[in-house]
Amino acid sequence: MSKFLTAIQPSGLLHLGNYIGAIEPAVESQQENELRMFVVDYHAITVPQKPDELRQNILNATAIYLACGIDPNKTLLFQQSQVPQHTELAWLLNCTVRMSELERMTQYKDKAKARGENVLVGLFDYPVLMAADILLYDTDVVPVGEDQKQHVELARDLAIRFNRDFGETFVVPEPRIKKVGGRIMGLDDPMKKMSKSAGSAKNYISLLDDEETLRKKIMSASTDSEGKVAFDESRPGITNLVTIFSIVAKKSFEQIELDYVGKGYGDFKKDLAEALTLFLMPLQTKIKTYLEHEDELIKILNAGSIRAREEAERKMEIVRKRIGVKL
Ligand code: AQP
Repeated sequence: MSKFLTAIQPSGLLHLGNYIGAIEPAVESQQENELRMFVVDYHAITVPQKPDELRQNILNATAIYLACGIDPNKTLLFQQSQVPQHTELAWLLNCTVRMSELERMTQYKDKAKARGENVLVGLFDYPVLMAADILLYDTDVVPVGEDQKQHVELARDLAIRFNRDFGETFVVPEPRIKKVGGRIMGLDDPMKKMSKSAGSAKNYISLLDDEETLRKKIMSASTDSEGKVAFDESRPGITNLVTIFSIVAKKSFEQIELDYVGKGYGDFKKDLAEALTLFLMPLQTKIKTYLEHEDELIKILNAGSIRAREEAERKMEIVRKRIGVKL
């Protein structure tokens, strides 16, 4: 049995990319492995958040995890900010990481470019907090989307360095990325990944989009002028839509290509919108039911956070001893 760990930032409405890249593999992993799954609210504030919206997004993310099948009796489900050992370990790791290592991070460079002068130190330091999240729990495997691979590799480097300098302390984790669906692209710009904080809501399918909204988003998704439905990496728009269709309708690329021989993008998009509706509507019913019981969600997070604090504290006791601050 391996230890798996996944987390998502409540920085907006979770989208189909988050589901395909992170939530679905996490749900699968909890059958045969030990899973830790949490809401990384301290990651979300690396870009400014409105307090009321952040609170709601934490509850939304929790309801989504549960509705997707995360079972709090099997999985340690909690809220990052309730476990102060995460920020404590991040500080200690900050004192081992090089500026140049963080300057290389693609996600930081992309987000910093978008924010111009307004880049927060927390955004730069985000990968170190993520390394702390992972290393605190002796994690073996981190199922992530392609965009987070570089961050998991940094966590590996920091674990190896710490073990070398202070003695064997951390398990060296490995990223696990889905071959299909590890990088779902934006509907409005298939050259960039689907993202919660994209400039336009047309970029993503939120897991909470209603039928009409998701239909409009799919119908206006960017494709090309070739008109042939195919998985063809030289045509990223249609390839992204075929990938999504294949995952939600559980059909192979070959089957989808055969089904649309002689038909245009219009027919294909209509069917994709329908497949997404069939997939998302029952899920939304469950999410809404969870959201009607806010107190229950808070209770689940609080109970998980107590257990996570105990586990994290056991690791921090060792870490403090290793670096020499424990008297
Ligand atoms: N487009 C994507 N395709 C596949 N997987 C994805 N993930 C994110 N986008 C895609 C995976 O979802 C998990 C949670 O991601 P996150 O919320 O921690 O942060 P992120 O990777 O920065 O995701 P977003 O949606 O783009 O958030 P914002 O816009 O706030 O930065 C991770 O496993 C991630 O790989």
